[in-house]
Amino acid sequence: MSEATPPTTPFKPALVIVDVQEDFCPPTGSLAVAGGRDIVPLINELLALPFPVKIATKDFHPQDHVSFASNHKPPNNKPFTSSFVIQNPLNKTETIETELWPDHCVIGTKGAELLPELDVSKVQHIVEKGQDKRVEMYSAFADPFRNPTVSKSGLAKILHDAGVTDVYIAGLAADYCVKFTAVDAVGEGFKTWVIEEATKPVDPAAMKWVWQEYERVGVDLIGMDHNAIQKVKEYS
Ligand code: VGL
Ligand code: ZN
Repeated sequence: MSEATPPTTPFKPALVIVDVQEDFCPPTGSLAVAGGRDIVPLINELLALPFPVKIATKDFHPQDHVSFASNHKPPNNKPFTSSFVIQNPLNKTETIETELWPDHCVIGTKGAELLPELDVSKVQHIVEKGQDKRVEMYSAFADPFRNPTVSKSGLAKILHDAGVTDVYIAGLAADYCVKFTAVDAVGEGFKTWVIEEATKPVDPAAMKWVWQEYERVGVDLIGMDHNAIQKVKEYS
């Protein structure tokens, strides 16, 4: 007979760094988020921790992407202001209204590059998303359509195959790609932590709605001093 072992809760944390790219940062980004560059030292601190899985994501669009205001006709083609109703290309009855943006993170351009000061050498996977010109894809997991999903990045498979239990998220932008990635991480069954001080929003006024959504779906918003970070420091 085997000896009784104390019950243990499995814990395998992954760090997901969302869209820390030139176009989301001053001084040259086309969709620069205020203070976007300032979170890199903190993210590098996170990258130095013993997360067994570390991933960076990239927003990665073709020039004719549906989210670019420049690809729409006036008068509804003003970046940051206009919106557009996207139909699911596989099911016309499913529609989502989405904001239009300046051209950003175009494949092959400097704007799509990760910041050079980000310690990318610590990352095992770079996941690219948003290549399908027909759909917006804020989440690093998949586009927002559900009946059916149009485009998946492969991130869920990487995390599940690695046996990850907990996903820790930092990066840009707090109110778009970080938010949708965190909500989808919960949907994939992961305990999900967003390190607030390692994110910056496009619109600070929108953050109260983001926090409400986190509360609703069960994303935990934490600081660097939280127990959940301490637990990663002790991971071996
Ligand atoms: C993002 C707007 C458009 C983001 C991506 O990474 O938060 N925001 N595309
Ligand atoms: Zn984008």
